[in-house]
Amino acid sequence: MKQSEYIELEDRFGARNYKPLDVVIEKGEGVWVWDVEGNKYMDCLSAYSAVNQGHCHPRIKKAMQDQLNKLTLTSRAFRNDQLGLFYEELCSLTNSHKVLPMNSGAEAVETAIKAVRKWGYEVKGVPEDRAEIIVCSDNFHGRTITIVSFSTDLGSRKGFGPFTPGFKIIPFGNADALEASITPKTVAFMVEPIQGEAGVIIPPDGYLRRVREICTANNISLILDEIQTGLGRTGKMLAEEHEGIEADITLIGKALSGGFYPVSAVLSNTEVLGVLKPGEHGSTFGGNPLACAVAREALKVLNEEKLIENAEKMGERFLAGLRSVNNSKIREVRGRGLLLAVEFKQNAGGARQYCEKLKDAGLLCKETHDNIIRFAPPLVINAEQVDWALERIKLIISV
Ligand code: IF1
Repeated sequence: MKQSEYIELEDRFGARNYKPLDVVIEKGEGVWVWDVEGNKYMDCLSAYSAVNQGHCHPRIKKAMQDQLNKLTLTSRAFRNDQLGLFYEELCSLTNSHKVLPMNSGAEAVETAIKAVRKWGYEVKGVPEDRAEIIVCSDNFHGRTITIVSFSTDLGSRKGFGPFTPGFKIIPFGNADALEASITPKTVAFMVEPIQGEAGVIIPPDGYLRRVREICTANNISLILDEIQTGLGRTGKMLAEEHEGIEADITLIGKALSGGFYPVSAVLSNTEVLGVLKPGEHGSTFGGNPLACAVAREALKVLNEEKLIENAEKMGERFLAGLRSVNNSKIREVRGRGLLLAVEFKQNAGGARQYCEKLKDAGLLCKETHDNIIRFAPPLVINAEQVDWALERIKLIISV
């Protein structure tokens, strides 16, 4: 079948809730993917940071195959032999006390919201049904009705009401605004350490440290959504480490499975997860043995292959390269680890044109909002490959 036929099929039968680049990928290995016509591309999106370990990592693939031959799903009505080991290894790597396993990122976010509300009523003494959670403008936490209820992005929200109440929105990167918005009914502040979808927006130095202090002083939970920034992406296991802080609740997903399978988790350092009693929350697939086996190996690969250190080093090289691109239409280049972005000025005619041209030059990336390109290659990328990417980026976006 020709590439155009695959595209026609998708468009004829599929809901049109995406506008993908017209490349039909059939194979992946490390930083590379191949389309159905045999063209090879470097993947600089990594499935939105879900394939930090590189496409089809052989060790994770083997762990998945081995587990497939034994057991895939028990439900949580019974225990399985992978779950406790997954918990222990994950807690030790992330310095956490408790884990609640789910599947998608949005489910982890929903789980955290449920837990902090209940904690608010049972522990903090907030009157029933009055809990408030503070979030930031330009956030991205997922697609459920409750989560889009506190989105400030029109496209994510419009037409999906009525919305879930109980959220307050403040500007990102402004700790004073957080302090000013807390009331006795506030149970939590939820924030991305770096706003990914907003365009890799890095808050001012010291922001998270002050946020941590404010949350502690006011007895509210700090929830860090590290679904995109966690697991090595920014050059640390968790992005919170850049400021030496610890969240009360950390959300991870995406690369927790290296892209093999949806696996997410709520990590907690406090008594918050303790408020959930049997029967109050769950998921058919959450914590299943296949997910646990895959996630255990995905975590081992991150560590044993030193991908986090590599993300830091290669990120510096990539950022320096992007900064040397000569184009008067570039407004800003920014990044931390291998989460990088080039923002164009309003008059540049949009970032999509560059993504299309980069695709034709063998490099896949995606615009976010109209004027920003995010570059987030798998963390297995080496110096030669970074230079290969930069060569093409310079060719396409220099003027
Ligand atoms: C799409 C964006 C990235 C996330 C953070 C929770 C979730 C995400 C910080 C939800 C998911 C994904 C969703 C995907 C595109 C992608 C994305 F552009 F939309 F924002 F990565 F930047 N918290 N982000 O980034 O996780 O339920 O999807 O597993 O919706 O098309 P999920």
